[in-house]
Amino acid sequence: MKTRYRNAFVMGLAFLAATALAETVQVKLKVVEKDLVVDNAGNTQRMWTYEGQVPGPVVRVTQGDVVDFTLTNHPDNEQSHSIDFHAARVDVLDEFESIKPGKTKEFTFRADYPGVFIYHCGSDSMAEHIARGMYGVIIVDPKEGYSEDFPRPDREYVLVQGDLFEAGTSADKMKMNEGWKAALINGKVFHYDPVHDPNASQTLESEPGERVRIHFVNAMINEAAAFHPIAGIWERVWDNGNPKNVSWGLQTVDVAPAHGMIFDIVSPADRPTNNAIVDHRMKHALNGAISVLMNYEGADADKGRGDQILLR
Ligand SMILES: [Cu+2]
Repeated sequence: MKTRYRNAFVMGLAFLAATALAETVQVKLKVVEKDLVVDNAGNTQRMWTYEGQVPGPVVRVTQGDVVDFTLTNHPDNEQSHSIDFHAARVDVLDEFESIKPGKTKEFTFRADYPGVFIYHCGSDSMAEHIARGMYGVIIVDPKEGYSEDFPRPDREYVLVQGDLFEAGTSADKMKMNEGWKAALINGKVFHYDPVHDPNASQTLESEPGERVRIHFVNAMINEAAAFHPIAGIWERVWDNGNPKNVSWGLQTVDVAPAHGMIFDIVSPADRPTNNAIVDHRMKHALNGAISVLMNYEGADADKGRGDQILLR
């Protein structure tokens, strides 16, 4: 009898723990239209942004969490804007509707599927709103946490690839990819590539042998990204970032526009090495989509951790 009571008590605790794990997470994003630096030389272009940044802030929740979301369109803006969370199952005409400058929109959704998802503006012309920088990443960590099949990484980086068009390109031309100028990695051309751009001051870093996890999202409006680590192999790849969708030992993986995937790379433990993380489509790589990953003893311990998973 004692045992039965104890089992019921333990089961009760387990139930409490399970329900306590799912949280309501408040997320607020403000749309700001502003001139923003788009390369390592400091050149600016008129961009439309979430929170004044391209990409917008990384939203991170756990599978099962409810996101209590508020979108504000700053009163100084000229355009109507909206948000489309790919991690949400809602009504496109309701939750994802456009709001005018000065207006606010609140809605909730439960993050039912784990993975790495894009969020973006869906207002007309969607091509222009995305191409001007209205995108970001929501990571939904699996409720089971890490396991042998989905190991804990030593470092994590978020890389978002976007477009840069010539200033003044019309929405109709953008839609057809006319006026395309460069590829942006986390908002800048050759952001982490001092090899191709002497003005670049940052690289991704890790210690030799560490498991580096890259949450990659392709925010380009028309083209897939052929994601490849030069001088390395993707140890494992999870399509959409879902632990159930695992592939092993891949070289180049096409990531469709508005898709996200998780890529793990493990460098040799016995020597320092460098990788160039590229979109292997040469027109993208050689116009900005190359990032250097340096694996060396004494790598910056903060990089790839905490709020430094997306290096600004
Ligand atoms: Cu917009």
